[in-house]
Amino acid sequence: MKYTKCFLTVLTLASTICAIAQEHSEQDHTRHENTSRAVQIVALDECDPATFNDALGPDFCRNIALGASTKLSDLFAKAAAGTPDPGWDFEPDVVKVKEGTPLSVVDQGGEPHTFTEVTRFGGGFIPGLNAPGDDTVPECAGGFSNLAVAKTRILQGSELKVAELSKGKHRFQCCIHPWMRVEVDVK
Ligand SMILES: [Cu+2]
Repeated sequence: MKYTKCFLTVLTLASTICAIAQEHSEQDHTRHENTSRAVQIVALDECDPATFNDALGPDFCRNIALGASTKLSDLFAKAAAGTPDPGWDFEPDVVKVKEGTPLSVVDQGGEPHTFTEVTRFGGGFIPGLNAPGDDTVPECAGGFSNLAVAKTRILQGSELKVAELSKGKHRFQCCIHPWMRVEVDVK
């Protein structure tokens, strides 16, 4: 009798540990949420204040992170070579949410980004930052003079809320750094 109880306890413990381990390994790649709490996505970059602000104006890049030192010319060179800088990134890359879950996108980088929904991933509105052969996608056309694009801009340290996504697959990208991409699956 005692042994049976002990055995069952061990089994229960083992399955709990297994479930926790599984959940953790899934979180490495995607983020799951099943409540109406917002799911957070962060925008990251490694802009070097000296070269960015010299070309784009004071305070354009306000990165205070240690080691954030990608020069503006290097960012363009890497994009032109088809190997865009991975330091410019949305995390996570894939988000799975239940319908009704809002997204909270926070710019933790040093410069502005956009979180723009597109039908198909493609180029942004700065041709020099697009992959070779990639054209500007329609949703990014016009840059910030296009109100629809301007509304998706996220400044340093600020947050953009995205709510009421319909069921299905949604794609978001940065219209400035078009390799920054997120797929959102709404169930
Ligand atoms: Cu960006």
